[in-house]
Amino acid sequence: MSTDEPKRMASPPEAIADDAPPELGLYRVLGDDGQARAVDNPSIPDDIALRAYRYMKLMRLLDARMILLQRQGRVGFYGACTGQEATPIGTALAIRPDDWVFQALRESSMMLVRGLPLETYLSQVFGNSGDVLKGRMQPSHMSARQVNQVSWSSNIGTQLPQAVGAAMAAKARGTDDIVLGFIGDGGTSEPDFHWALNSAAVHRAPCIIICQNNQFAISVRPWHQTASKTYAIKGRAYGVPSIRVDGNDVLAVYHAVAQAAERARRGDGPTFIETMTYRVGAHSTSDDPSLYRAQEEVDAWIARDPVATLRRHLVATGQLDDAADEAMAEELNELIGAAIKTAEAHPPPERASLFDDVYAQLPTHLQEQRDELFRHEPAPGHGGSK
Ligand SMILES: Cc1ncc(C[n+]2csc(CCOP(=O)(O)OP(=O)(O)O)c2C)c(N)n1
Repeated sequence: MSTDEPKRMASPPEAIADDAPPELGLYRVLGDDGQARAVDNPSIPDDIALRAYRYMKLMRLLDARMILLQRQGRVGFYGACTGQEATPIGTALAIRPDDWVFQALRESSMMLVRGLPLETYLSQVFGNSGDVLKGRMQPSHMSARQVNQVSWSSNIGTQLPQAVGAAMAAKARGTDDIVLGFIGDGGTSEPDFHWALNSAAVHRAPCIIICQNNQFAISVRPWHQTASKTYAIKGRAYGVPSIRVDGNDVLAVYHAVAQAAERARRGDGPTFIETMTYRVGAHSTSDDPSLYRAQEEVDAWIARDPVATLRRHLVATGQLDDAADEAMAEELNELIGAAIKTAEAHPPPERASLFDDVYAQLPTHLQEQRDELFRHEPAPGHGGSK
């Protein structure tokens, strides 16, 4: 990379005029001091901030524990959302239980907000018999029918056409369900992103497409990904109303998504939201970010931490104090500890489950494979029973 290359989308975000167009501006409700800003102070239900805080704190603690378990060899892989909690949590609080979510890597936490028990969630991380996916997906590629959240295939981008298709189906069925599709900044370079935005606009699909711009596609920076000033501006060409939102401000995310959901439900079609944030941790447990970024940059973003900013807001508005915050941390840690204990105790998925869920009636060649499998003893700890 040549040193004179312009660093568009400077990090942290540069000061932006309050009257900038939505796709070039940065919509915020909370200032860095946690105070609600007068310019963007929308009406948000009173309990949202405190509920958001609890889930964001849960995720922060949970991610740290999962990374430790991965280092201990108890979990195979993990993709944390540290520093990015505001987007999934704010979004999950702004939508309805019947809405559908097609997530990317860092939005699994939405399932917890939408009612999936923590133990079931963690069984997916362990990939054992408590996992509703029967251990077939790698950790952090979660889904659960009971909360209308669809698994990510790991081919980045493929979930967006699926989300738009599901939104078109919801419209055809005449429901007012909406669909959320997530993508990372790196994923916007995939053809699926183009197809999704274009088709969503043409068919006025009731969906919200959210790009979490965490400023990394593993090690690739936004200025190597696009020459556009923002990701949100890409929506303009497709005729999709688009807005860039401070992704470290959960109240801004909540409000932007709630408005987009209202638009989609009343038949006014899709919205594209870029949430500007920062991946504070590694891409995944297989990555070492110190090889490609400076700690000073990370520290500048930690100073804008979404959990700390929300905490300042809650303290300033009298909704939280130090004692309540400490009690919450203790309670959440206990909850996490107990859920890990129960989830990890589930045995591995049964071997016969390998053949479930694809065919109503097992074809002959799979029946033969199944018989062959059971002619052999299972490897220790690999699901002996049928
Ligand atoms: C089609 C495809 N190309 C490449 C990869 C390898 N890969 C996995 S994650 C990733 C970066 C994704 O970055 P981004 O979309 O910004 O999401 P983030 O992980 O930062 O949340 C890449 C290139 C892949 N999984 N799929």
